[in-house]
Amino acid sequence: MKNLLSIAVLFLFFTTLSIAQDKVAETEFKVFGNCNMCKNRIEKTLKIKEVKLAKWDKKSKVLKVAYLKDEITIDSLKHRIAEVGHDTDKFKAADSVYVKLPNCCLYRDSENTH
Ligand SMILES: [Cu+2]
Repeated sequence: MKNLLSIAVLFLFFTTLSIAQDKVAETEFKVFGNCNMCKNRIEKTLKIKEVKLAKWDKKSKVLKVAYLKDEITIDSLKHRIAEVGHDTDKFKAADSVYVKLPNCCLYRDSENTH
């Protein structure tokens, strides 16, 4: 009887685990930025309960995200990022937000000078 109970508990545990894993989806997309300040800004804006992991690579400009697909869309993630001043492949940051970024973060200008 005790064994049966522990088997049942174990079964329940793994079922819950697999359901939880199903809800997390991973994606990656381009986010424009320059430096570590950009990295912090981008990753910080995704420190929300719907996002399990957000990692931006300064060199490739690729952001990797693990998110709860039933609770948030990729578009709204991109929206959040554009709102703090960073262009994504889908949404552009408003100029009024962009000009307020520190000089080292002005990725649009550095693109022109290179
Ligand atoms: Cu920066």
